[in-house]
Amino acid sequence: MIRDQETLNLLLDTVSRFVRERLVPAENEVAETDEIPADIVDEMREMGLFGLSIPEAYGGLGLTMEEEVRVAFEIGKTSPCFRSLFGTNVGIGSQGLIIDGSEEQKQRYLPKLASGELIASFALTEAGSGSDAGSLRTRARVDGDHYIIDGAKRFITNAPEAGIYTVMARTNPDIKGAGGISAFIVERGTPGVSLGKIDKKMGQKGAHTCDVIFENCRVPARNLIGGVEGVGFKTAMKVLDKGRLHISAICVGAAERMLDDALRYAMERQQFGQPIGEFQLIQAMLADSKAEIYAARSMVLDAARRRDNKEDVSTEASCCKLFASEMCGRVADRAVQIHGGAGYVSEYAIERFYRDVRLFRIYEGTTQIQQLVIARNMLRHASV
Ligand code: COS
Repeated sequence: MIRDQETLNLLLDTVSRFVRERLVPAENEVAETDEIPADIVDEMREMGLFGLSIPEAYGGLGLTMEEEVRVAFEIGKTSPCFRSLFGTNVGIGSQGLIIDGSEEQKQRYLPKLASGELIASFALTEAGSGSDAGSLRTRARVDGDHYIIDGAKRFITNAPEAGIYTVMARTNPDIKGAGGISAFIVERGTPGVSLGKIDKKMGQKGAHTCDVIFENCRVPARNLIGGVEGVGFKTAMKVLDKGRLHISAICVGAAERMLDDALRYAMERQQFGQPIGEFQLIQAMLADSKAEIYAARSMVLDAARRRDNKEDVSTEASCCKLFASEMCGRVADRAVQIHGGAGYVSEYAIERFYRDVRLFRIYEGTTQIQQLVIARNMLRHASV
């Protein structure tokens, strides 16, 4: 759903210019220093990027899903680490509050998330519980008007920068699966919260992940999201339905960028007396990539519109994440191939993108988890 085409076009133009003129030229520096320059972060704040999906009532831009994925198509055209910094505020870090939080919780946190003053992160994964998120072991015990949280979360995006953590923890140890899990907001600086060392990743330099450890951490009961125990897993799944659409749109943008780079290289690079783009075997790789990007883009837009129409898009979000992230990996591989030896050295952006986009097939649910969600939903619907 697009509410006002003219305003949206203005935002898309601004974001697209920001990507071309500010972010793309900074890619190498960020990859080398592992830090996004402070002036770029300030510009992101000013543009409202941290609050893209946060309702206007709390200071955000309140974009619909379709509007958000169109912005993500543009942002995807540069290093994924830039999106990662504000992505948790737009998606997994804030959506638990937006979807299931109480009015008081929304008022307390959303305005600061929308402005980018506060960074949010989503703490679901643990060392022993990745794809099997329902088996998580972090505990939260009631103690008067507080909960005491003990446990450790792993690979938490933006944890080093975050001011709040959305933490999924087991409040009922008698229920082993999803039903015993609740979601909390834990503020940085709460006694008992500590961070592990920043992970050394394959790619996405400039985006940081680390462990978040809770030891005897006292959290006020008012920080239980929505004030209801036992629904934290469902909150997390609803958050991921939306997050998977957003990531799919980023995959489309990244694939467009890589194909654009490969096309330019194919037009410039001469072999056998002509640009390699004139050879049909190169053309096949360009054409397959173009067609697959178009398919993913169409899927993402369709699913986003369905979500705006209040349809349950769990299946569609997983279809998009599955197809778009795998497509992005294939495009990355072909783009390296078109660059030949030059694609294997860091002089060209494709070497970095090839490593950066590998994560898309893993985080916010692996390809295999998307397959499982899609097939389960099919079987469930067929049996009613
Ligand atoms: N929206 C709302 N509720 C949902 C839901 C969704 N998309 N998906 C599941 N639920 C509900 C189910 O309806 C069920 O509720 P009832 O018990 O009331 O019926 C409950 O949640 C448990 O669901 P399910 O039985 O399907 O849970 P499983 O433990 O079998 O796990 C998967 C389901 C594997 C899909 C889930 O653990 C998952 O998505 N894993 C991947 C986690 C992930 O993406 N991690 C990435 C790190 S976060 S960046």
